[in-house]
Amino acid sequence: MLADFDYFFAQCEELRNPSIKDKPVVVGVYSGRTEESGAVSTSNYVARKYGVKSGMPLFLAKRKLEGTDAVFFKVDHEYYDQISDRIMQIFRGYATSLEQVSIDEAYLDVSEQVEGSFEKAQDYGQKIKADVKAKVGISFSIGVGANKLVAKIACDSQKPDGLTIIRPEEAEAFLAPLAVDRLLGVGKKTTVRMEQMGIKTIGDLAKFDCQRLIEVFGKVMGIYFHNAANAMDNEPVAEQGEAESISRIGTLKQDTRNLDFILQKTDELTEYVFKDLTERNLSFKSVSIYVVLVDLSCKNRSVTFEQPAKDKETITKNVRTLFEKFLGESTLEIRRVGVKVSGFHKEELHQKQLTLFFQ
Ligand code: DCP
Ligand code: CA
Ligand code: CA
Repeated sequence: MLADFDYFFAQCEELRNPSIKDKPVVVGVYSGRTEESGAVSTSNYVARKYGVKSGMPLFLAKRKLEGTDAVFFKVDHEYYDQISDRIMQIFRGYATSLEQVSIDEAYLDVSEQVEGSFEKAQDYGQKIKADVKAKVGISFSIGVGANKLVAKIACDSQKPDGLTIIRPEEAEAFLAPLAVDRLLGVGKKTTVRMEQMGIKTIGDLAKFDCQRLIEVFGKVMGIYFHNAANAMDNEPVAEQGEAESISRIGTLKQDTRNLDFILQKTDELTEYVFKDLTERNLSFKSVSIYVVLVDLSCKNRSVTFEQPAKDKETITKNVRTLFEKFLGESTLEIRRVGVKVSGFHKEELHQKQLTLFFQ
């Protein structure tokens, strides 16, 4: 099962400003050169009706939305990350394993929970959607298939708020009419090359002589293309290994060298780090700070203790000391700051994995 959040950054903005829901909403990355320069990160479906697309220059999006009551936002990664984390946490409760592939996308292995039944997967998908909607307020689309490849394409086929189930016996027919570039690994160059060979759709590719594909694309890719077109994929839903560190980064309201101002921000970040830490019941042996200066150079400083610690004060105290020292060494103003804890207790990590295993 693949879940992909709908028009994610723009939906997050709607969530905290419910009154803009029916207006075109555009989230942009401003390059800062002029007021107008930058690109569209994403937009809601109202804005998409006017032809706004991800990656489009902002001035063009503005032109397309001229005369409407469109609202523009600057990307706020911190906020989107927090929402994403909350949803991923809910997903964990529904899946045997979870593979997060991006801020707004994750594979859930739910085969056990639905006992291999695609019928049950339909209800199960609805249940997860309703739960996340109620708890976080975000909608997303789900694709269900016998493997990751089919789940992904199923999910893309119906957005927003979609729930698309492709049974194993339907998979080949479902893929056949789609353009080859819908397959992972088929980029512009490969699309052109395949077109020269008379392959336009996934169906064309599925029927194409596998030996010939190997001659043209090499053994690994040739076999992959052949299998993928035939809806065959054995990639497991791979849980990311237990993190080696927990960290948070944030942008300061203004560039500064004022210690209190900086610590106000790092205290906020420490709250999040500490929350993750306690949720996972880990102790740490290192505390680090991360600094982005006005010239955009990045610096790290860290301290490691003899004995592991578990409390918040150890983090705040050491972050303060590290910043005091850092400000003495550098003269530039600071733009972004981060807090990280690492050096987790190996037994604890191991113990956690065992408990998970036997649950
Ligand atoms: N994103 C970005 N720049 C791009 C594409 C995407 O910054 N060129 C960001 C903003 C998106 C997020 O990544 O909200 C997720 O990307 P998706 O491709 O999943 O697009 P959306 O979630 O915005 O829309 P959809 O409803 O089509 O999934
Ligand atoms: Ca999305
Ligand atoms: Ca996505």
